[in-house]
Amino acid sequence: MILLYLKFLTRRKPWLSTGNYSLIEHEYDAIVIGAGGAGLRAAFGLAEAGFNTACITKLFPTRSHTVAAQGGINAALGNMTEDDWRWHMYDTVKGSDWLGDQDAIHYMCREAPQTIIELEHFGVPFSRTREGKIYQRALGGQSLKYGEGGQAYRCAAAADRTGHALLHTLYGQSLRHNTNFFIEYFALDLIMQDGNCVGVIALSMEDGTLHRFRAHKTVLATGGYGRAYFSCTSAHTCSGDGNAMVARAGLPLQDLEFVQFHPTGIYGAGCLISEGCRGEGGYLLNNEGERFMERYAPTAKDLASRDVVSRSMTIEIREGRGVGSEKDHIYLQLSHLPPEVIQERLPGISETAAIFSGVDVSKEPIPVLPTVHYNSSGGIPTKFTGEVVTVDENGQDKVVPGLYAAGEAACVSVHGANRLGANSLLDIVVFGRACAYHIKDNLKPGEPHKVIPEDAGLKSIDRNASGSESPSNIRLDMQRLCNPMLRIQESLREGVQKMREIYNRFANVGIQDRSMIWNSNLIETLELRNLLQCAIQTLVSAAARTESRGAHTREDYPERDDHAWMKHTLSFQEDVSSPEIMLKYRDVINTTLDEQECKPIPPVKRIY
Ligand SMILES: Cc1cc2nc3c(=O)[nH]c(=O)nc-3n(C[C@H](O)[C@H](O)[C@H](O)COP(=O)(O)OP(=O)(O)OC[C@H]3O[C@@H](n4cnc5c(N)ncnc54)[C@H](O)[C@@H]3O)c2cc1C
Ligand SMILES: *[C@@H]1O[C@H](CO)[C@@H](O)[C@H](O)[C@H]1NC(C)=O
Ligand SMILES: *[C@@H]1O[C@H](CO)[C@@H](O)[C@H](O)[C@H]1NC(C)=O
Ligand SMILES: CC(=O)N[C@H]1CO[C@H](CO)[C@@H](O)[C@@H]1O
Repeated sequence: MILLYLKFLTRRKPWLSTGNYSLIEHEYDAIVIGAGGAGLRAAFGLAEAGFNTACITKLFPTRSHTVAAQGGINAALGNMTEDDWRWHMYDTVKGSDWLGDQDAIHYMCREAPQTIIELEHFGVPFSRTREGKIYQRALGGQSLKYGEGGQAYRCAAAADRTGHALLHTLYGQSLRHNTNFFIEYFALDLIMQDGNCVGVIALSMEDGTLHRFRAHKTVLATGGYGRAYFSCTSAHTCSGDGNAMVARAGLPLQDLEFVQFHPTGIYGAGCLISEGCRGEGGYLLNNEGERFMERYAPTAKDLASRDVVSRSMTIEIREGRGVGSEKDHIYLQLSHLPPEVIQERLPGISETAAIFSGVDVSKEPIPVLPTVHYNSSGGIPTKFTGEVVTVDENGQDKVVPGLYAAGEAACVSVHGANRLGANSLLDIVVFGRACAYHIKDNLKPGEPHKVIPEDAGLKSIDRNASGSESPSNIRLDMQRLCNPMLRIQESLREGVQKMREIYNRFANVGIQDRSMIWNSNLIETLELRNLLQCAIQTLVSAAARTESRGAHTREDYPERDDHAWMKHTLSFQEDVSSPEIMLKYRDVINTTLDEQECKPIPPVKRIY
């Protein structure tokens, strides 16, 4: 396996080769890559359990994309109406269009209420009800009593800045537990030995030095890859680095075709306008002033799940009922809401709308458009313990020793084909913590490290690539190609072909900046390579799936096909120098952790 890995490293054109740069060695019990909600929760969980833990992050922790989360975090606390975690589980399975793994969904929903209370005790400043309980708002796709009891109020919120509150609190906890931070270090590649992960190579952005981190357990919490798309709500730093590292280690990514569009990105800017707006009573209008969601989802209306609302908006626009001079967007109406609701519950939104669309939400509607929001329906396949899995020759699940993943980078899979609003903040804290729990049960602090070859992990960086292609041109072409939402076979086949061409241009990329200090030209090029790997795998996976399920909408195959397609896609890219992707499939787990506690939810048609 070592040989294989080295061979795999040498086989590809070494557009990045090391040269004689100083290499600094580090040894830890465990390392976490990423300092968003998932990474921080895993990191201080490990430090608290007595492990010598490093947290490597390319951003200052509180700049991670988690900080941008607005709506909130789901848990059946029952503070506003009666609630039960089993109803939350039902909604999540239904929301996933039966592609979610029910053991993982069971775990997440059951752990949710206690997790929120834990966060409260850590110091997250949740909004409060008049009685002083944690405030919870309504959000899409959430019901009471298995869909029979009307809208659930399940989303715990700190105004419309929940991610901000959460991330800062978790960072405080990490400092309290003495996590060792390596801030503004860019992780390049996993170090694999005999099929085990034994650490990671990283580049210090400040001085250009290379660092080799040895660890018994490595947790990837590197977030999503929204920046493969032209119009998206995610930060520029969401470039799928962890996903691509896993692919380069010869391991699969799962279900990448399920890319979530959020119904309400600001037209032109892409910034997110939280679903919380509709949760507080906002609604969508077409150019006839009609609340058209009443037609598409008579019961849930504007709070149907995100894929349903985005699709309905796209159809309205296509049929000529869009607003604006080009009739190419939709209005989100908030001005009928009482001013105190806007001030207290949606202050961030009012500000964002004013800055990015020049609108005063108390007087005018916000121009919005479905915008790419979330990739973590897909990602690095894991069990609900956080352990990364692949498949063996017989198609059976096989754990990758030493490697864990959590958060938007991972595919547990709790979101299946479509993620419900406010289930992601929950996913990152529950499964970040699950990684720490599992490592605690399976490792003792201070164990010695095995010897690895001198050059292990070192073949992946050449700062002097001198081709003629500019990384920003390649990136723009990739983003434009990826963006459309509705998919048909010809356009997908053509898309894959075009993406292969774009991908191949990378072999001829040039890095102009040769400096060692804060070389953003180099970092953007590294991120581009990662994005390209995610993008090609997404398109190939989407072209293969001939059905519509959740966020994956095919005009030529409008129905869900459980017989052929109730399975996870696994995409492999053995050789990164080539855009050839191999697909395999893996069964969806349709059993719960404990049948006594709750039974599996059998598939039915998904209607809201
Ligand atoms: C605008 C917006 C609003 C949202 N609102 C909500 C909401 O209300 N409710 C909800 O549940 N979900 C929401 N989501 C989704 C949710 O916020 C994210 O899925 C979640 O926060 C991701 O957390 P994470 O820890 O996995 O990754 P991130 O927070 O993205 O963190 C990734 C970390 O990885 C590090 N990293 C990445 N690559 C490297 C590398 N190569 N080397 C070193 N470090 C690296 C980064 O430095 C960063 O610290 C929202 C998302 C967006 C974009
Ligand atoms: C890259 O270029 C720099 C400066 O031009 C030089 O010092 C360095 O040795 C080169 N590295 C490699 C790997 O060729
Ligand atoms: C679970 O999946 C198996 C096949 O993988 C199938 O035979 C069984 O009927 C499914 N059970 C439920 C409850 O859907
Ligand atoms: C039913 C109920 O009151 N649940 C919770 C509401 O929120 C508080 C935290 O403020 C919990 O402690 C309650 O148990």
